[in-house]
Amino acid sequence: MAKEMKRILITGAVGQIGSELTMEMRKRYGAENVIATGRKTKPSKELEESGPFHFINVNDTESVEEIIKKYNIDSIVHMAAILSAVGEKNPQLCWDVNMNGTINILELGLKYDMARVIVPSSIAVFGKGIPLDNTPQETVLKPTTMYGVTKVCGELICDYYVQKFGLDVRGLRYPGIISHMTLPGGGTTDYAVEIYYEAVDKGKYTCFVREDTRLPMMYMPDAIEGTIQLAEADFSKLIHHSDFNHAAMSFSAGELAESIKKVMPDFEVSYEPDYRQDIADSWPNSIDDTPAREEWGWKPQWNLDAMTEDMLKNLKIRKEKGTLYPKED
Ligand code: AKB
Repeated sequence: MAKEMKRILITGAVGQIGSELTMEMRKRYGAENVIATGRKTKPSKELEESGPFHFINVNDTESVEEIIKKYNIDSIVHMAAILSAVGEKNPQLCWDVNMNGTINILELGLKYDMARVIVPSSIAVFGKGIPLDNTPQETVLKPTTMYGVTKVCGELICDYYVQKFGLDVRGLRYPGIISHMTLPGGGTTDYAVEIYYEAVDKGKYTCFVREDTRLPMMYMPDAIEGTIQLAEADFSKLIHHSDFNHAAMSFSAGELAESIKKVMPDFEVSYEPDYRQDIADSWPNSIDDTPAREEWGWKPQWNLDAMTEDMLKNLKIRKEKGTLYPKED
């Protein structure tokens, strides 16, 4: 039986997924039991005021350990990472944060006999030689980005800690995640979020990948639900641990624009591919997540058009309030 998660530390809590995961976990586990941490970006007012928040550096073990002791932490959700596009601009930083940060978290997980350590992975683990459609869970993993390299190594090191030390580590391969609360930072799939913001803000968008670029994607509510479901799954039923393919939908940039045009017929889109096109081209068109469905009951709820309606509705409300983009200070 897996141990219960009671006092949870979230790294990368100011990021796109971390911020919403923190708010949802605070609802489910109690605000005072979910300790949000970030490296340097200021948290939103909501995040800061809804429960404990601290600045830490995952590469500085002491700063993490201090929080573990202070709050008697028994579980860690390790969201802090450098994503694909920033990783290609600064591969050494990407290796340093993603690999050394992860091993520090795993070691602290062992030292403090943690109930659970969650370390997300990504579709970036895939690269050369894969079947592009419905890419299976088990296939060759030869990524061409530093981010992908760190995610493959991350999955392997997490599984090593499960097998060698019996630490309960779990993780899923996130597709591109689309959300309207916190902007993503430095990923290749960021266009699928930016397009909605720019549609609402300016009625037009210049997309940095080609119209026919098709990638696996997911709406944030599904990503949050899936992450918590995996964290709460019965350990004895898990055959995989740190590398679950996690799917919801798959669409091309052109189909995404068409979906927006159904709600905003005057929306205009143009395509100017940049260095991120190569990264997108190295990833699957869609992934098969049968093991996630079989081992912990994963079932997505959102499709493209339902997501588009919800995204545009929420962003339009924010535009009216003058809070579409976060204020720089
Ligand atoms: C990225 O684009 O780098 C991320 C990811 C797919 O992991 N969104």
